[in-house]
Amino acid sequence: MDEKKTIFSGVQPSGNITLGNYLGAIKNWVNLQEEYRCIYAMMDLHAITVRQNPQELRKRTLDLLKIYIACGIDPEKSLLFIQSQVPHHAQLAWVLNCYTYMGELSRMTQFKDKSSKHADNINAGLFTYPVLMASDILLYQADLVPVGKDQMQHIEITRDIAERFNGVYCQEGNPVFKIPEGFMPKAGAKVMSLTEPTKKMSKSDENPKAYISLLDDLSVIEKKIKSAVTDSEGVIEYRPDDDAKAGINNLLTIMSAVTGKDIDKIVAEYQGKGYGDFKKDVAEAVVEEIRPIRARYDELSNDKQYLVDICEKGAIEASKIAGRTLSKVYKKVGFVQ
Ligand code: AQP
Repeated sequence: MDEKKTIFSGVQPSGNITLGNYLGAIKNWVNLQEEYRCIYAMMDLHAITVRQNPQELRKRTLDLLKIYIACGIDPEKSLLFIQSQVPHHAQLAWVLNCYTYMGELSRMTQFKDKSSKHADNINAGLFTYPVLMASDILLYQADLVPVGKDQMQHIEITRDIAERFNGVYCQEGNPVFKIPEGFMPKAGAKVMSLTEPTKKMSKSDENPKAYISLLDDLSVIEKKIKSAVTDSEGVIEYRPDDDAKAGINNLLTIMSAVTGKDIDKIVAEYQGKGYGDFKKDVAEAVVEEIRPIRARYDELSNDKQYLVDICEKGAIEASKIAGRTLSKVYKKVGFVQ
């Protein structure tokens, strides 16, 4: 019997992966591979809550797998699969929809943000997105879910749904669902936009200057950081509660997440120096972090069969695990099996 605890996480192929997705989630996943049984998916079902171009979605899904591997996720150690290739996710989501309240879903910040951004397409999938996410996590009996700060509210609702279901059907003990914990990195849990630093960096931002994509040319990454919005005060200080300082706070956070140095130490190193010097060093640190990822990504680019094989093998393995949970759920709710 496998004694390791289980990790589940994923990213939507809804755009090119940003430095935010990397620092908030994927970088963290890599370090967990030795200690945990890790399951990481390409969340294409989630991506269609916003309109996607079909060809691009297909391409981005495999590109995302390449990014996972290029960032250091080892397909021999971690289970990797495409969400839509494991039907149990959609099946469990339907059941759990019937155990989730409209009121709790309407409080979700992401739903509010995305429905104001996509006012012409406020679809039911966007509303029930957290239920699908709960299903993703609960199917694998995950102990830990490494995510950025924006997703912590969805982990909370996952816990609530799981506890509710267990409460209805498993009063005698032996719960169907394990209650998962969210897990955020020390630095980089919320990387902000480079152009509007009070807003989260997002891969679907219409302004490409707002985010750094791991697939941007290295020279473009450098330029984007050097032109990041800051303030006119000219002092490198970390004041997380001061919106006027949001640009510098963000660059300090990025520097800390990339170098592993504490923010206080970075601030001390830049005392008396200007924003120009600081931005140059942040740009260099980010470029050096991304350079080897890009090199590995480019190597993988020509090997489509290798990627397809990983997905096929992953979907079979994931279906076995997910099938066990789904069958317990079906039994509990009274479906004939
Ligand atoms: N800015 C961010 N800083 C830190 N972590 C972040 N994450 C997202 N943005 C940041 C984390 O990345 C993981 C994957 O996110 P997702 O693809 O599932 O969806 P998202 O959170 O909605 O990310 P985006 O980039 O903002 O996508 P779009 O633009 O499509 O909505 C999650 O762990 C998330 O916390």
